[in-house]
Amino acid sequence: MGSFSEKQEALVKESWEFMKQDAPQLSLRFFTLILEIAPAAKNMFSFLKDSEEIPQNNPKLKAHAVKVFKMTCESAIQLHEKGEVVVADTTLKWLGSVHLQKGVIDPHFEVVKEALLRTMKEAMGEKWSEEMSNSWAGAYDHLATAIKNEMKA
Ligand code: ISQ
Repeated sequence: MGSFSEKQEALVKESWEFMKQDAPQLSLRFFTLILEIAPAAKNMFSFLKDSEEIPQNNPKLKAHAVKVFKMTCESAIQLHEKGEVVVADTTLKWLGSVHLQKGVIDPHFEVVKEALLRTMKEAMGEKWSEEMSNSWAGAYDHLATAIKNEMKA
């Protein structure tokens, strides 16, 4: 059970407000880092399978990546307001099944976490802080746990 402070929630919300202006760029960087850390992950993304390079302008790629950022941000809000991550039932069921179907296992969540934090650190520059990093990481961990639990359900 996470005690997620007002400060932590604000750090996540405010940094996302700042970063989302640059969502397309952020998405590309996020993907590039995922594949840099774990090249084999390429086959898990249907829109990357047939291409040699990361497509620079793929709407699906961007939509997916932004969803990950947004859901993590929403998780921070819920953690603060409700003490837990609450995802709509149908959304969670879908997330559980899609990750199962792609063959996602626990270490993959760590890869994505690392890529997410590195992307944000770069995007925020001087504004990035240890506390901001920990807040995003905490929200991400709780969201990942909710998805993992659904995968086991
Ligand atoms: C789904 N799950 C984790 C990370 C992702 C990154 C980009 C697109 C989809 C994703």
